[in-house]
Amino acid sequence: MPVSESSIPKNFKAGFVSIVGKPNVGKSTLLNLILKEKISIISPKPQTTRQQVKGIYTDAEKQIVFLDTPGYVKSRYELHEKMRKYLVNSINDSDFIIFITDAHKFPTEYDEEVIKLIQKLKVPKIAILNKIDLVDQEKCQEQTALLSTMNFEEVIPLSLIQQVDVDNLLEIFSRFLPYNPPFYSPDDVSDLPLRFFVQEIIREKIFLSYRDELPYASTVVVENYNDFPNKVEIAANIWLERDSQKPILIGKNGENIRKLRQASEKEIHTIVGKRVKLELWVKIKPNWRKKKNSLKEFGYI
Ligand SMILES: Nc1nc2c(ncn2[C@@H]2O[C@H](COP(=O)(O)OP(=O)(O)OP(=O)(O)O)[C@@H](O)[C@H]2O)c(=O)[nH]1
Ligand SMILES: [Mg+2]
Repeated sequence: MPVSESSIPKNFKAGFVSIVGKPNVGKSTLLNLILKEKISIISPKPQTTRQQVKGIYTDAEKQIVFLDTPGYVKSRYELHEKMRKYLVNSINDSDFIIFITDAHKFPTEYDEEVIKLIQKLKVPKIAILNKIDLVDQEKCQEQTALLSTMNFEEVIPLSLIQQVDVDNLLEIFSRFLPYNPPFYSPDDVSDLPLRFFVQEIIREKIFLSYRDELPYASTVVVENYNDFPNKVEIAANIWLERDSQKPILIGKNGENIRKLRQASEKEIHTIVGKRVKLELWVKIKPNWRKKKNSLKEFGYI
């Protein structure tokens, strides 16, 4: 829907912001909290987010386009190279940067790498010291002080899973926004297709339900999405790396994959508002994380 020019206030602000940091610090949690919707999947495991996930916040005075990025990791696979590229592309397109870290662990080698990467950019940077629920007050003060020496415009200690004053956060963010008309319609919360969200929901359930290497060795591709007046029929492939992973994913008498399907259907239903019939197929592509062609085929472009 195009934005009607006449309805835009003269001092409207709009811009792009990247949410960056090492894996598992709460980047996707922040995005979902601000948008009051589950835009980006969350799990207790690191490296949950693999692509750039765009979430759009709009009110009467501003539009903030948040780019949730994959956590910064050392490259062991071609997939990690792609994840890093999504991160670098996002920060290069941003008007300001939100760096998040985990108060429980800061500073780690990865925090330092991310800080090094963003310090090269001329745009303003804000630091969020998250998970302060896991540390005592003294540690929190110590780390806030340390971050304050690192060239951030603001340092905000908080806990995203406890009470957060979202309006206050938005007010802080808006100080760093340029004057612009909105880039997206006020009704849009993302520009990603429904298929992407379906894939991510299934992937999240895999991250939440399986242990060890399996979540990391899996990716999901929706092959068919048929929208009927009273139901949606979806067929998706779950790609794994090794034959030995297949029986684990499926489980005894298909029990695991049934649970995975049911949990995914339930959540997809909350988005589409219709009955959901999901078919899941398990396939093997040896070493897909290491192969450029496979990554492209699976949508990591
Ligand atoms: N204790 C505590 N846990 C938190 C807090 N914020 C987020 N978490 C948890 O930390 C885990 C990781 O959160 P995510 O939002 O997925 O982290 P991420 O930075 O997006 O991680 P990647 O996508 O892997 O890079 C989840 O289990 C969250 O519930 C917090 O303030 N305190
Ligand atoms: Mg994430």
